[in-house]
Amino acid sequence: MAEKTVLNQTEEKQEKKKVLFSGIQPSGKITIGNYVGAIKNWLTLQEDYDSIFCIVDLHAITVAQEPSELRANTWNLLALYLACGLNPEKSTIFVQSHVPCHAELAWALNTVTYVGELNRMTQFKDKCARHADNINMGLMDYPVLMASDILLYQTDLVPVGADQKQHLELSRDIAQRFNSRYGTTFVVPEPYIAKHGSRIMSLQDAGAKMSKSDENENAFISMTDTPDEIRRKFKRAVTDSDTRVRFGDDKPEISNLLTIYSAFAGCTVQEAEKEFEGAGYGVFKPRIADAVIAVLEPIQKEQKRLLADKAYLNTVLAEGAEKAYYRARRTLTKVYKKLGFVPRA
Ligand code: AQP
Repeated sequence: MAEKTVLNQTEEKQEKKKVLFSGIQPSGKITIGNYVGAIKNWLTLQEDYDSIFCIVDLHAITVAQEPSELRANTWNLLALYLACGLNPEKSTIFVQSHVPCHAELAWALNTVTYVGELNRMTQFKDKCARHADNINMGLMDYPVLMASDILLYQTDLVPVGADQKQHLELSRDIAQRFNSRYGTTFVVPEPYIAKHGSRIMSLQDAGAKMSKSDENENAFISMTDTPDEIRRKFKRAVTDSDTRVRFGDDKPEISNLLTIYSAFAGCTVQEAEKEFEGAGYGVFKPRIADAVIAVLEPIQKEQKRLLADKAYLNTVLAEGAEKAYYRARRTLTKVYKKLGFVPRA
């Protein structure tokens, strides 16, 4: 009897956990921007939230992908999630295209989203400029699919980098609009944007965010870069003509490097500034490389080991998809009912 009470209490605690959803596109080599802005935060959040971590392949195809590369990138990203410490026993880890409800709900949400809203999205405008030969409907509809990802799981919290804040605001608007038109259906999600590292910038242009699809390989550090590549890229990182290692609006390149150093060395930016007082960039840059390599090396080793165990990776994906599908289907059924669709007999 006592055992049953304890069990019930544990289940209740489990049930009461708030829901968290986040994802990354398998659209290239994952960068330290994705790691600092997303994965690193997920590791602590997964302890306290009912967490759902997705590999958003449906999003990735909004930009032309080589199918064999997309497949490889998806396996690599799954192995990276696990190698970094995401735990399939605690969290739901799955591939977006394995749960068709994402695309189905996106279609319904399209009918409560205005073209004007999508036209205003900064990422859409940026991507149109970068992919002028492939301005497809999917690119424009990306934020609606993202709203679908989030709302399907009645998500409370969405950890994102600063670049995704505008999309999350649109998800909230879509949820509120649907709720007021059809009656309460969705939880309205809140963003979680970390105080530091939510926007890691390009190593070649501190005015642009570090991005895995940047054509200039020197602009980003990939999670799979070798120590030599990492050292070389930091050495080539653009700086100013001053020599002081100081954080400030007038020193965007050094501020970015300090943010990266503090994220990987596990100190605050102020502590890092103190550490490199009077040192100059020639000392600072190799030390950033050391700090990044120290974190990446064990992750890379574990990622490699996991990639050789496809049976295990398949099990993680199958179990993740099943858990995700069950929850997603429940929300979609509710949505279809609210919309007035006749249920399938
Ligand atoms: N530079 C960054 N700094 C901090 N966080 C970042 N994120 C991405 N870049 C940075 C965060 O990583 C998560 C996953 O992003 P995504 O792959 O879904 O899409 P994205 O934001 O478009 O990332 P990329 O690297 O720029 O991809 P591509 O080049 O394919 O478009 C998100 O939480 C994002 O905020």
